[in-house]
Amino acid sequence: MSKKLLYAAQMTAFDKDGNINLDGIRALVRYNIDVNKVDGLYVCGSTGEAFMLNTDEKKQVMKTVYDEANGAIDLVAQVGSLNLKEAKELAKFATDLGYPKLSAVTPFYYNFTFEQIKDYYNEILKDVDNKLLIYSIPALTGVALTTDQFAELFENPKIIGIKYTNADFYLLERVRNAFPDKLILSGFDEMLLPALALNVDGCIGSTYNLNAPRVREEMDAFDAGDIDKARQLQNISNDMITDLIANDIYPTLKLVMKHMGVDAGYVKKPMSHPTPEMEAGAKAIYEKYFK
Ligand code: NGF
Repeated sequence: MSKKLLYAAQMTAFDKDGNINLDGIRALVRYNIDVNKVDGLYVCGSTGEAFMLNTDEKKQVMKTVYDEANGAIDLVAQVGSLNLKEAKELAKFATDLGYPKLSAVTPFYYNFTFEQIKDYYNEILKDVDNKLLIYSIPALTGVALTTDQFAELFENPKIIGIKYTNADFYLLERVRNAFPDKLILSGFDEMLLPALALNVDGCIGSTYNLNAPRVREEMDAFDAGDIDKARQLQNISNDMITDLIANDIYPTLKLVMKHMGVDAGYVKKPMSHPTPEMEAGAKAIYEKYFK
């Protein structure tokens, strides 16, 4: 069994009108625990479409996932929000529920200064007894932290690591080298193998909802020094990810899950509801990579 950690980025099931579907969320959690055998779930992140949810919906998702997981695996609650009051409220809510870890996206849109970003993290953690992973995803937030800035954020001992969704491998090497004791989880599924080579502690990703067994095998091969096998497995995963992206990844993840026997419902608009072409594309992905 790989020493590396494998977390699925938990999806949120919705009905056609964009209301959360708690049964669908439970079914997804069960599949991740029973079939995918993940080490943990990252809840209310990008894959969870959480930036389109209101506070009450986020709480319902966090509670439902927590209940269904029932202590079987690690859970990380993504609480970050441009509304700092909401982020603090969610941090307290998730901590009181029993979430062992929090995470928060870097605040985006307003070009916040680093001092403001630092203040945001320290505020979120001020009143809660919990640990936090910085969610760094510069392609979507426009916020690219430097090694020195990570070091300043780590002055807060409650900040224990980074969800590193970034294609900058020079920075990843620098950060890994500077913070050997921090938890660094790679966030781009298609770049897992180079991230493993730089000694990340594991990964968090959307496609692991479908593909976790293959990824576990890749990480085991990597740990055993069988780089050829790890590369071949990454190659298959990347063919699949390329097909998922070409078919519109968010709805397609749910369509493929349906073929696996899990009704994850719909994505939330303005994301696209499936067209017949997308449904056919998802069926082809299922048959090519998972049958
Ligand atoms: O969805 C994105 C946006 N990235 C995810 C992941 O980093 C997000 C990644 O798995 C996540 O974990 C979360 O917050 O829920 C990609 O979907 C995958 O690598 C395909 O590009 O970039």
